[in-house]
Amino acid sequence: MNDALSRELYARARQRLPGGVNSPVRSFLSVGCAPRFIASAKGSHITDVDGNEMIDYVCSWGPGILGHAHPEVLEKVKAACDAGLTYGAPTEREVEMAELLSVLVPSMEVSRLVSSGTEAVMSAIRVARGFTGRDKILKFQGCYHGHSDGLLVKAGSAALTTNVPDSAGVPADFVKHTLVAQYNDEQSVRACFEAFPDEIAAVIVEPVAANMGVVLPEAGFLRFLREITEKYHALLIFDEVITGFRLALGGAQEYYGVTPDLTTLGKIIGGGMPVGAYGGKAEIMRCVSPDGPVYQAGTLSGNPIATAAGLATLRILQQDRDIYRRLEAKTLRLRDAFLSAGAGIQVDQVGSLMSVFFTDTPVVDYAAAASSDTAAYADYFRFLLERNIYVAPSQFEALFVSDAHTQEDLDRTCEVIKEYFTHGICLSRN
Ligand code: KE4
Repeated sequence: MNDALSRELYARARQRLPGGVNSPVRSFLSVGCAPRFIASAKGSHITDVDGNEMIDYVCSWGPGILGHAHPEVLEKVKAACDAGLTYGAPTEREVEMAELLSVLVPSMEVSRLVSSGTEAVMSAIRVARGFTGRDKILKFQGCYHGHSDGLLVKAGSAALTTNVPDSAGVPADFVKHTLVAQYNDEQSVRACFEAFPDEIAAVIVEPVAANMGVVLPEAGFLRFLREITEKYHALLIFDEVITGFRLALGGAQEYYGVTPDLTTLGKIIGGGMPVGAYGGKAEIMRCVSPDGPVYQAGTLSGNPIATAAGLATLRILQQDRDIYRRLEAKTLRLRDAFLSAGAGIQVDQVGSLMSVFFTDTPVVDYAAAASSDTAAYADYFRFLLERNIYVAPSQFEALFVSDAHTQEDLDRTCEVIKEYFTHGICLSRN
C-alpha cells in the first residue's frame, strides 16, 4: 500500500506540531507505523492523501455514528454557514438544542454547551464542587475524562492518599483532591467514602469504560454507584462523551436504567463539529453563572455551525430508533468473527462499541486491560491497515460502527479478521 504522501506530510508535520499531530493517539506511535493523513471521508470510508480508501471503524472516535458527510447534516451546515459562522450571542438553535437534550436525556433538565468533552467534564466537576461545597472527586483508574489537570491522575501505591499526576506539568497539589478507585470494584469505592465520608463532591464514571479499551460495567455496578453517592450525599456524574446517543438515544443512562445527577456529552452531540455539553437537575445547574456562583464561559460555546450539525444529527437519530438495532446487529457480526477466528483474545462489546484485547484474561477492569499484549495489537492493526481496514491505532481505544457500514464492508472485514487469525499472525510478525 502506497503511503508516500502521508509520510512526506508526517515529516513536515513533526517540524511544526508536537509529534506531528494535534492529538496524541493520531500519531500511530503505539502501533509502530506512520500515521495516514486523511484527505476525505464519505459514509463508512475514509481516503488518505495517497488515495487509499479504507473502511473506517474509528469514526472520528465516536462522532460518526451516521457515517461521514451525511447529506442531511451537510445540507444544514452549509445553510448555517450562509448566515454567518459565529455571533458570540444567543441563538434559537441553542435553545432548540437545550430543549432537545432535556427530551432525549431527561436527567438533563438544564444544560450548557461548550466546545469539547474536556470542557464539559471540567465544568461539570466545578459545578459538583460548587453545589456540594466539597473538594474531592472520585474517578476510576483507566477511565479518561479529557485532559483537565485534576483528572490527569494515576493511582498511587496507597490509592487513597498518594495519587500522582499522570502528566508532566500537573502539580501534585492539583490532584490531591482526586481519589482513584478501580472500575467494577465496589470495595475500592466504599473505601474512599469510608475514608472521606463528607468530602467527596462527586463520583465521575464512564458508564461503559471505553478508554482502556471497552470494559463493560458488571451487573449492578452502576446501580451501586448511584446508591453509594446518594448515601453519602455526593453527586454521580456520567461521562457520556462516548456512550451518549451511541448506546441508546438516551445514552448509557437509558440503556442501563441508572440516572446520574450530572451528565457530560461530546462527540455525537456535535455531529462531527466541536460541541460538548454538561447538564443535569435544574437545582444543581442553577448554580452556574450567571444564575449562580460557579463560573464557566466560552467564546464559541453553542456555535451556530456546530449546533446546526449537532441538531441535524440528533434529529436523524430521534426519527430512526431502529438505528440502534441495526448498529448492534452489525457490531455483533464483527464480534462473532473475532470470537470464531481468534484464540488468545477477549472481545468486550455493547451496542456499537467494541474492543478486541490480546490477552487470555477476561477484561473486567483496568488491570486486566493492561495485561493485553500491545505488540500483538499493533501487529493486528498493521495487518488490517495494509488491507484497507482502519481500526483504532491503540489497544486502549474502541472500535466504532456507524449506520453507514454496509454488509459488504462487514463481509470484507470478517474475511480479513479470519485471514489474520488463521494465517496473518505468522505472516505479519515475520
Ligand atoms: P474531548 O476533549 O477529546 O472532546 O473529550 C474528552 C473525553 C472525555 N470523556 C471521554 C469518555 C472521552 O472518551 C473523551 C475523549 N476521547 C478520546 C478517545 N478515547 C478522544 C480522542 C483523542 O484524544 O484524540
